[in-house]
Amino acid sequence: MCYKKIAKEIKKYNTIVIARHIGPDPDALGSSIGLKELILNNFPKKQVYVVGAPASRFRYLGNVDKLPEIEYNKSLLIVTDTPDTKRIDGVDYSKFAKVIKIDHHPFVEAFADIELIDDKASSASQLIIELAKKNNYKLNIDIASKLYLGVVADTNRFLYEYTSYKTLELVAWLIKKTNLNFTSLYDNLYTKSLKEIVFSGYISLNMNITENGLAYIKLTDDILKKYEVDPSTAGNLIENYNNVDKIKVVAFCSEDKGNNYIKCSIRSKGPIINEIASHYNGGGHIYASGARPKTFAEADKMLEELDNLCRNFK
Ligand SMILES: [Mn+2]
Repeated sequence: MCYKKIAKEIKKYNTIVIARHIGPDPDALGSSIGLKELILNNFPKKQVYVVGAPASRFRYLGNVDKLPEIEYNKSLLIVTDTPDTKRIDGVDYSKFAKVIKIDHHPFVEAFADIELIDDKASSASQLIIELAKKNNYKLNIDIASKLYLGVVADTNRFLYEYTSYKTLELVAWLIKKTNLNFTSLYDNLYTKSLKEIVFSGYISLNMNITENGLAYIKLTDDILKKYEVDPSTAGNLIENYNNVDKIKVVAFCSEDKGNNYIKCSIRSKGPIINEIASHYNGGGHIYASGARPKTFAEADKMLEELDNLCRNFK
């Protein structure tokens, strides 16, 4: 792995921009904002900017910057948690003197000069912790909090199977180094609104479960309005349905009138789903993906494919 090579580039460039994927989650934000603070903590004179749309839901992970005029041909871009160029948020990667990718998704395309891809790693935040450890970077509580939350969110509190000995070892190192009071961080990540819980009741009572083990629900704009939630809410609740017997794959499809597509979240206990998701304007991990079909009719086709996948899964 090229942790030393990456440290060399970080040392060399005075202007560094950090980007992550569109529709950011806590790992995307934790790895990018955590990396910015890590660089500044070790090289206080550098100009470091985190780009991409702000995510108010995850404000506790820090803010994004407004990118000023920079000399792109003298600047370094680091992209975290993003396997392909079309999902990079807020910056044109091709303008930079050098590009580094730090990612844990299955490989999609090569676009960086240095590609650090470890698809066995739990999260991009885990890779940033490893970068810090291998290069003896100085840490502080703020950096540690962000990286810790990134790992916790992507592993669902160390539940998912790509949580490894290495994940726990790196996290233990992070906690020991900074004396991080990690249990106090969970409120941010796991506090739910009453509205979400009531909506979750609606989903539980109204979802369909096929004989092959696909659980799904199609949520129209009218329903979302009635429960005063938005097209992302169902996706935020989907982990609750991942450990339910009789369910192999769960798919929640919400009408997103603003963006004119159906926002789908998909989770799996076994069947590999990211291939199907990629045919419906989406993709992701083998057991956790998203898709954006144009219409409910197109979503139906995707659900049919997912149902077949469940049928053929032993
Ligand atoms: Mn991630």
